[in-house]
Amino acid sequence: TLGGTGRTAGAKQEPKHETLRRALLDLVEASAPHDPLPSERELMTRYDVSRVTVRRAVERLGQEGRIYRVQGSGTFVADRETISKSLHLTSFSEDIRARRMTPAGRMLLMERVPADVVNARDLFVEPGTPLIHLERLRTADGEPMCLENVWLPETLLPGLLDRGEPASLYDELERAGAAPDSAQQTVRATLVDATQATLLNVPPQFPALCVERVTRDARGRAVERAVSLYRADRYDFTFTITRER
Ligand code: 16G
Repeated sequence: TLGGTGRTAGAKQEPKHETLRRALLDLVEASAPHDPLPSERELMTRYDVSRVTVRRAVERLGQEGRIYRVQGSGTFVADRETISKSLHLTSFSEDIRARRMTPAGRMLLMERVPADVVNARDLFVEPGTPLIHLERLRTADGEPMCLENVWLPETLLPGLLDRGEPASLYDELERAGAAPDSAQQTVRATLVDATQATLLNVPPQFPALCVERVTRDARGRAVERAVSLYRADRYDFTFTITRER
C-alpha cells in the first residue's frame, strides 16, 4: 500500500492520486517500453486505493505521455524516444544514421508487378507498365520502426530484381542517375492491423503514422511511390514553416 508521504506534521497531506502517480511513475521507469501496466483492479488491491484514485493517477500519466492506452487491451508503458524528421528529403537510412543508430531491415517482398491505377497515376505511367514493388520492414538498431511499400518503374533500376536486396533505395536511384530531389508527401494517423502489429512488434490496433510519398528527380520524373507505416511512438515529423509575404 502507499506509505506516508514523509511530510512533516502540519504540512498539507498530498492527495492520494498524486502519491499513486509517483509510485506508478517509478514502476513505469523500471519497465521496458510497451510493457503492460497492471489492471485497474490489480492497482486498487496492490495500493489499497479506490478506483477513482487509480483512474486519476493513470489519467495523469497518460496526459504526461508516460503511458498509452490501447482500447480493449489495457495500458502500456510509452516509448519516449521518438525520431524527428525535418522537411529535408531524406531516406530512411539517412534518418536513422542521423540519430546515431544503425539502419537495417528485412525484405518481405521484392517483385515485378503491373502498374495499377493508383501507381499509374502517381508515377505517370500507363496502367500495366512493369513496376518493381518492394515491401520492407525497416529497423533502427535492430528494432522495428517502419513497414514500407515502394513502387517504381522497372526501367529506372533495370537490374534491381536480379541484384537482390538494396541496402538503400535512394543510393541505388542516385547511382542510376535518378537521384530523389523533391517529393509530395501526405501524413495521416492510422491503426495497425494484426499482421502489421506482429511485424512492428507492437500491440494490435497500435497507432501509426502513414506517410505517402511521391518522389521526383531533378528533371521532374516520378521515381517512386512509397507508403510508409511508422510506429507512432517512435516517430514524429518536425517542419520548418514560413509565412508568405
Ligand atoms: C524513406 C522514404 C521512402 C523511401 C525510403 C528510402 C519517408 C516517409 N519515406 O523511408 O519514400 O523509399 O526512405 O530509404 O521518409 P533507403 O534509401 O534507406 O532505402
